[in-house]
Amino acid sequence: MSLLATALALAAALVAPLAVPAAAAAAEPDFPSSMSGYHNYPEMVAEIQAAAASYPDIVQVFSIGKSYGGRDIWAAKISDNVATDEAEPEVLIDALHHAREHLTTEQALAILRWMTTGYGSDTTVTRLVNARETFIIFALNPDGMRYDLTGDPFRAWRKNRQPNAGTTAVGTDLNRNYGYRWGCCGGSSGKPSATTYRGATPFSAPETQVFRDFVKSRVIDGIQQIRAHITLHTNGELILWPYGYTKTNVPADMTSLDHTTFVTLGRAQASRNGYTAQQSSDLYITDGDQIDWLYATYRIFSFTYELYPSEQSTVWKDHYPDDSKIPAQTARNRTAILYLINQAGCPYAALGSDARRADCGPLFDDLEINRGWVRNAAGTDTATRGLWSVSNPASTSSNGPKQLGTTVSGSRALVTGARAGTSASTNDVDGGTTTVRSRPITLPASATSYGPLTFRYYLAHGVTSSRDDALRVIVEAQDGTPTVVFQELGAANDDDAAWASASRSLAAWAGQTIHLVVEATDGGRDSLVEAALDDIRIRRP
Ligand code: 0X9
Ligand code: CA
Ligand code: ZN
Ligand code: CA
Repeated sequence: MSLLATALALAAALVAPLAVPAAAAAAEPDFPSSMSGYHNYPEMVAEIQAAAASYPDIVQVFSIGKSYGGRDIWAAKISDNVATDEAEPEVLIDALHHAREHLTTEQALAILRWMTTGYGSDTTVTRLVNARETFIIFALNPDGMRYDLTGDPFRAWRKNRQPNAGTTAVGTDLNRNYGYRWGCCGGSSGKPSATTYRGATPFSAPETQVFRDFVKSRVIDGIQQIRAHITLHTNGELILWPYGYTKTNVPADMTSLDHTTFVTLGRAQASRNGYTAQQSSDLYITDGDQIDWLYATYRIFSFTYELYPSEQSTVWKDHYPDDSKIPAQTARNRTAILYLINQAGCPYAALGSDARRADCGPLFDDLEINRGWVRNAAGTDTATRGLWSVSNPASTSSNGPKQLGTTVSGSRALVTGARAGTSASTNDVDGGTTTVRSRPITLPASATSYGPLTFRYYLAHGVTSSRDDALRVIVEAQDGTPTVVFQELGAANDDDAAWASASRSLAAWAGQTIHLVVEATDGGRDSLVEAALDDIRIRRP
């Protein structure tokens, strides 16, 4: 506390011990005058609100919720027809997980300025405002942001300002508090006094909770609308992709297609701002960090930017560049950030080939997360065991493989009775039919603008099977009319599980919003029946 503040506090205590003087309550810590180019929290709020007032057609300001200390965590949505949730790819950018990383809020404000002042004059910005919905969260950790300015002049504070039970040590490292592989791998601390304290439980910090709930709120009809994300940190001049929890490049919880896309997008951004692109664990292992959670949970192409400067010798040199650096060091990231906002329309297109571009058709489901599949949607299922789920299947064997432990992509698929059980017949389909229904899928009006429905599948059965057993794929038209477009029946022989390919025209449903229903049946006498699907696609030509 400064001498002046101490004197004021003493005077207040003597004169009016029960009342907080208005001047002291309003006193807001600020940057020293030599660094006045930085925004403190009230200045940040004022600038965001001024942008919304000046550009009401394309900027909407809202709070995603409150910090531990009750401060609003402010966000802006930037898009044409901003009051309407249009069917446009969404991008999320956030700043200031870590209190002392003030340049990140300046970067977030700079992006807001590019998108507003450039609208109608800059062709790239205009196109991206029209064709994307960009969300910016300006300071995820407003309590820490303020507290950092109560030092002399700074505290080099990192965490939030949440007390920890049983200790005077304050704060959780918000970027170790996310719920994917939280605390798994030596990439965080369990000690409340540590700068990388992970918190008592995953999402124990109000700030990560409200972030989680905001991202969850962007799942519409089973599909996460946010396709790309940047979290802004300082420092090191790096662009990092997941995972942080492991040094393995392509672990089971990442598909090789997604990994290639991460590397390509990361390098393409780095070529635009001169940063170094690498896997986040190449820097060091983290667990419970934000981009791991965003990719693992929602398959968002999520990057950490470590802004200016490059790695320095002290925390003060790392995080407190002179305010004269702000304009150039935020402008430097303009083309990289606009590039990613653009690529959110089809991240796989970054790979350049027509084949990958085609993956941005009406449906691309690698089944690595559940993108809106609902079991027994009609309520008419009769199967008692072996129900459909989006899962990592165990392998089973009875006279050869009946359920495959491997999938076509990644580690999950749509499978009947994913678990192994004590024998191959423990968790196979029993007692009738199990169904699973897709999210609504909108097909273009012209049947030449989309390809056939393609998928990988198997139906495996034992010798007691018959034509009463089946795997079917059904198209449910917009008016609900079902049509079987694929069917494989059982037979009185032993048929092992092996991934096969299928392709069916959906031309008859052009212009409709359809659902797919996948059905597996153990009919007639009880027999060993297993089925699975993976990589279900309706591509564009
Ligand atoms: O440690 C962090 O949370 C980030 N770096 S910072 O200096 N801004 O604190 C890095 C997060 C990215 N993940 C990994 N490096 N694993
Ligand atoms: Ca819009
Ligand atoms: Zn950071
Ligand atoms: Ca898969």
